[in-house]
Amino acid sequence: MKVSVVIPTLNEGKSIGITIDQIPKDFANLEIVIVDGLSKDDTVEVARNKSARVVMETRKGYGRAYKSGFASARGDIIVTMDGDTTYPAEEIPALVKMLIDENLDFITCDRITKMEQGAMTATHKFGNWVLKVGTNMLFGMELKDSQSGMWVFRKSILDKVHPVSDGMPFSEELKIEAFKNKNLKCKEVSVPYRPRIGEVKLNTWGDGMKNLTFLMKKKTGKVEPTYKEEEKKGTADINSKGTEDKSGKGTADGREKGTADISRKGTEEKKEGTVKTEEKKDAPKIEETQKTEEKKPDASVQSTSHPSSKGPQETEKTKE
Ligand SMILES: Nc1nc2c(ncn2[C@@H]2O[C@H](COP(=O)(O)OP(=O)(O)OP(=O)(O)O)[C@@H](O)[C@H]2O)c(=O)[nH]1
Ligand SMILES: [Mg+2]
Repeated sequence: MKVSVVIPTLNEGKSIGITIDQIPKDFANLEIVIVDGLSKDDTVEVARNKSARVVMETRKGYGRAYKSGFASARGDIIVTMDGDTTYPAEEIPALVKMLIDENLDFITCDRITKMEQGAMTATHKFGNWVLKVGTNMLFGMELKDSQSGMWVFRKSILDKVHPVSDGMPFSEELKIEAFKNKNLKCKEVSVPYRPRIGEVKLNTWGDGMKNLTFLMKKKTGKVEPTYKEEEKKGTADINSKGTEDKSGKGTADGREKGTADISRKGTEEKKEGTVKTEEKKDAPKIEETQKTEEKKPDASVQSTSHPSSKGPQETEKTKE
């Protein structure tokens, strides 16, 4: 059994190295996949030096990054988290074991119950509460945390769940798609959540409103994929349209559009106004890089937890 830890990054140079170091490495045949949205700092270089596989996704957005990351993941099980040290990487072995032992399809991790001090501002907590209540009311769910970005699931479910959001709403949409699918066994598990290292990118009000609006649209069936043509061709997940954050700062849901050359070879070349790749203009290739060969497969996921793991806390009955 192979496990892929997929992490989207946008200017997480200060924290991506620590995040990768925190992931237990020997509990499974593991790959770490960083999906970078053209970070302006040394995120990509740090990740490469830690032997992560780097996928460049120049199109903006958290959801867009995950779609490409999932398509690129080689594991049977996918684990996700932010590249900012907020999620408990040490819990990954126990969560994977739970998924296998309980024959689950999808686990989402609740950050609220075991949140550490300083991990979230009061405004951010309020926003999360509103979105959780909205999600639960509109879709008949009982989540404690609809916005969590740590999930553990079988890659095979990607045939059955079809989130379309390219931005931050991807998180709530994936949970809705999974929990509302009667053929999937899903569970919410409480895990610690810690203060982030690096600059906060989320705009509580702006992104909060976008998430809320998205929920309403999803409920009324008005949600449509942003990259329809490419999705139809089946190339959207492994190809890139060539967009660039010109602000130099990056936003959580990146909205500025530009064009960029993504042919990175340690450094990034850019040429405004063109997509300077050898691929077709409408579908330039996402580039993947990895500094060293990944470890050869172990036989299977080991059943022991990482020593530092107290084990994730289950907070909701498995949905059959
Ligand atoms: N590739 C890519 N990654 C992104 C993008 N936007 C955000 N991310 C990454 O997605 C993860 C989640 O974003 P965060 O900014 O941490 O959002 P959050 O956890 O809701 O909020 P804070 O941690 O409080 O800032 C982080 O690792 C970001 O670097 C994007 O447009 N493209
Ligand atoms: Mg974060």
